[in-house]
Amino acid sequence: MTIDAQALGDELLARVDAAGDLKALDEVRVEALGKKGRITAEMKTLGSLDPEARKAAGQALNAVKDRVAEAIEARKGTLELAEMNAKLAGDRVDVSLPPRPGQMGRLHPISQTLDEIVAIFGEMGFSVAEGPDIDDDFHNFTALNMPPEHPARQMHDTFYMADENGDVDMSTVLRTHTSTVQIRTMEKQKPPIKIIAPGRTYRSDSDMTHTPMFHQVEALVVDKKTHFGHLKGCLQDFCSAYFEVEDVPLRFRPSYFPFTEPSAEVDIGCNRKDGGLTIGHKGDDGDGWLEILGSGMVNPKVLTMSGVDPEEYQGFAFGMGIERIAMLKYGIPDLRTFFDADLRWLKHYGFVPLEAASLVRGLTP
Ligand code: 2U9
Repeated sequence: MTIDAQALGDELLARVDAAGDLKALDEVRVEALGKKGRITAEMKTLGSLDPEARKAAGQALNAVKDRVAEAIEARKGTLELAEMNAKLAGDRVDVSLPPRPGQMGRLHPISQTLDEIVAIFGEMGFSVAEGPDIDDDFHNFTALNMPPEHPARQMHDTFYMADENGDVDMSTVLRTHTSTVQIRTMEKQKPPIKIIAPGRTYRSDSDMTHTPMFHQVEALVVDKKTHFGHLKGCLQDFCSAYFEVEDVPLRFRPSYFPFTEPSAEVDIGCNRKDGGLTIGHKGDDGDGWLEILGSGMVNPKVLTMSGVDPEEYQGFAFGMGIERIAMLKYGIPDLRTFFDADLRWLKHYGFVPLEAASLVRGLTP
């Protein structure tokens, strides 16, 4: 490298290091590498040199250009990070401050409904189990008696993940139900099992009554003598407690799910007199039924695939949509408004946060 190129490089690198913010760094970039910059100007003088010297000086200047460009990129990363950290520090909020009068935030109806569900099942002796939102084909489908090509898979409108090349990876999915959590629980825990699995689920479906992400709560009870009567009693107690209606009428309709056998869809008695909808029957011509959940005895094949011996154990399971039962209880007419993040909606349908749901103090504030 010629002395001049070496000195120019050192000077420009020192200027890059000294740039205190992104604006100053950009000025150095223009001055060093721009069309009218120092390096370009030096390049233009090469024509007056003899071929040998021109080649050497050209290579030296190109090396300086590369070093300076690299240094600018590295400094840019450092300065961007510093600016982001400064911005985050400036945006910090003290979450321990009390709310301003009249400005108290509200609990989203999903959070309130979930708190109520957990309070009710907690009282019945259930634990809450959780698992990953992104799961593999085995835990979402195969272990639930939906092998590849099973027609029920098509009904799930699955979101598949992409691999590192951006191609569809059919073996990794956004879970289409929280049943993955029950499978994982059975894999690692010997019965007796008594859990609820609440959480987000994903299906590629969007219309008046479907959103691509929705919440479910599923339950699983496995023990040596668990039977359909336990399932009925459990759902009866849950529905009475949740809807705050004593002896609420329930109807079990035979159905089919690959993961349960026998299976039943469950309807709750309701009354539609005078255009309204109330839970429970009144003995008049407004009485009817409304589907609220699916249930059944765990298919022995599912137990086997999760490492539980169906000769020794049997179990029941059920699943319901949290938005759906929140809409029913709180008279929310439109599913899509749950995810609009509209503060006026939240003020109307939301809940005061300091009054936690509990069976002793009453579920709803
Ligand atoms: C295991 C075994 C069985 C969970 C069940 C349903 C029936 C059901 C739907 C209700 C409305 C999903 O949110 S929804 O669309 N669910 O109908 N779910 S039985 O059965 C299981 C789960 C896990 C290991």
